[in-house]
Amino acid sequence: MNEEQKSLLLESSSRFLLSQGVKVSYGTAGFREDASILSSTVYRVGILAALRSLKTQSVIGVMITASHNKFSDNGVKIADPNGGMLSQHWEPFADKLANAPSPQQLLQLINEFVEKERIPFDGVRPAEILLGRDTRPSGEALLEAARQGVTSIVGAVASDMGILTTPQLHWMVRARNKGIKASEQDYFEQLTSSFRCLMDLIPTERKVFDGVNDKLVVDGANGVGGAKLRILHNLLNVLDMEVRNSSEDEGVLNDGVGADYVQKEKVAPRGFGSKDAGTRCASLDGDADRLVYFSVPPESNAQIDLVDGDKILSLFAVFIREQLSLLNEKEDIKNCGKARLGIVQTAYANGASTNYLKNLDLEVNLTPTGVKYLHEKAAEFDIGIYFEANGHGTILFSESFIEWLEVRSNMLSSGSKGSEAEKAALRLLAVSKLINQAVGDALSGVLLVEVILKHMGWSIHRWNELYIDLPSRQLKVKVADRTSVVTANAETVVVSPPGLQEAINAETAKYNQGRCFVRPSGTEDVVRVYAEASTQEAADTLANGVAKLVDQFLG
Ligand code: NG1
Ligand code: ZN
Repeated sequence: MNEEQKSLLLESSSRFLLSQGVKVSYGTAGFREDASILSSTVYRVGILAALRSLKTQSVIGVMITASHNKFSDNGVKIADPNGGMLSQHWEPFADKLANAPSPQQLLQLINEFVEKERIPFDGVRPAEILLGRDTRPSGEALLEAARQGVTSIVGAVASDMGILTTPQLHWMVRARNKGIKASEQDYFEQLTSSFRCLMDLIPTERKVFDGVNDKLVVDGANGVGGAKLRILHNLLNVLDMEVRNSSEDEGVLNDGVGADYVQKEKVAPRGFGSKDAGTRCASLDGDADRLVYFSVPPESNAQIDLVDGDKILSLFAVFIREQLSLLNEKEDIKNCGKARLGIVQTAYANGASTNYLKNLDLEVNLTPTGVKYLHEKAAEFDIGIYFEANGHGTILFSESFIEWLEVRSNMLSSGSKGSEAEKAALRLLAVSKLINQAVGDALSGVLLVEVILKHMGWSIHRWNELYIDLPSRQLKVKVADRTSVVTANAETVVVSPPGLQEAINAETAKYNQGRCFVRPSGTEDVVRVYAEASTQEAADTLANGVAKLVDQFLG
């Protein structure tokens, strides 16, 4: 770094001093805190993004959001060149950068890192960053802090992409780096055209819908996803869809609404009630990277029927498997029909879903919590489907499999009459365009679920009956230091503090079909407890019993 660069960093960082006593950490998906203490963190993430852009010689994204967290929080996520999360290799640097106590120490840290990573400062390709934010009022000032961080690297350019869902920004970063059109309009265009293609490919005999189950009502968590879904709905003009709880309506972001609330509490969000009994409903989270479905029972106060991420994954798996077996029927393309299909879940996946998928003869893998782990694993397959139970997930297609599909589908569109195998190839290709290849995306997820249900001729109830969830309970325990819980084997086993896992085992053994694990949250200052058992009462008692153990060992 030359002297001009050093003095620019010193000068700008003196405007974003770290508040006394503040320690932030790069959690499961970036930094997340009360918005009032975040400006120095976001400024520094701006610097990091610019360095990452120089290192990779690609466009990088910075998204200001705290997802499903409360309104007064905010946070920042970084999109790497392929649209995925920041490489884990850079996370320790992100932590150190965010906590550097003074401008001088910040400069020293950057200098050392630049040398170690051999980040080119030759000005050949200046850093380029796309900035986006959700609808939180603190977003505007934080986006400005990010911009100032980016522009404290000489020559770096920051483009404000405006208010977006997190997956839209990730999609744009990926598209820009692939050299394809990357505006919001292009995003909507890709989603609508691939959705229409899938609708056109629904077998004629299944095109008769019963009308009763056709309507979809979506809860937008009072956030950005609701507003964007309304745009998408208007563009499509074929779905019977109503969007409630959008950022354009009254109501507080994530307050008694949204996918996180619906999935964890198993209750209907605000604005939904017995009037919606039997209707197919869905809920997005605050930045629209999570999606769950549900239906409201006729009796008020009863729990909703939740159709969570595991069941969305199962629906996708059934559909993809059907297309692959259609491809397989044709002798000359057998090898590609045997494309490797892999499923990726976390320990939070309901045990009944894992059994169901294994019974379909699918390869199921477990990774630790956090999209970065699931995504990485799913990318090992020709088609990798990953989902967290909370509704974050997507389907990844390998480049080589997409190329092969393109060859098949070109043959079809150039006039040959479509065989079942060729239609299956076209469907898979359309899915690869509809479903976000960068991160889980509730908007593309809704469209894919809707078209698959129509393809199958299934109601939400039929879909929900794929398997019956084992009763489960999730709890949070406040402890003095959550980092003293260390886990292994995709977070299913506690290795520290000693003795805790043995105590959990002894407790779990008392329950029929009991399963329980604990892990420190990466986004909140808590230890999470997850328990499953054959009845709800048993799952509740097991979770409470283990929460007490956590308290005893760490309280
Ligand atoms: P933590 O707080 O690490 O459990 C939560 C979710 C993750 C993921 C991240 C990022 C659960 C149990 N955990 O992480 O799945 O979505 O937030 O938003 O839902
Ligand atoms: Zn989210």
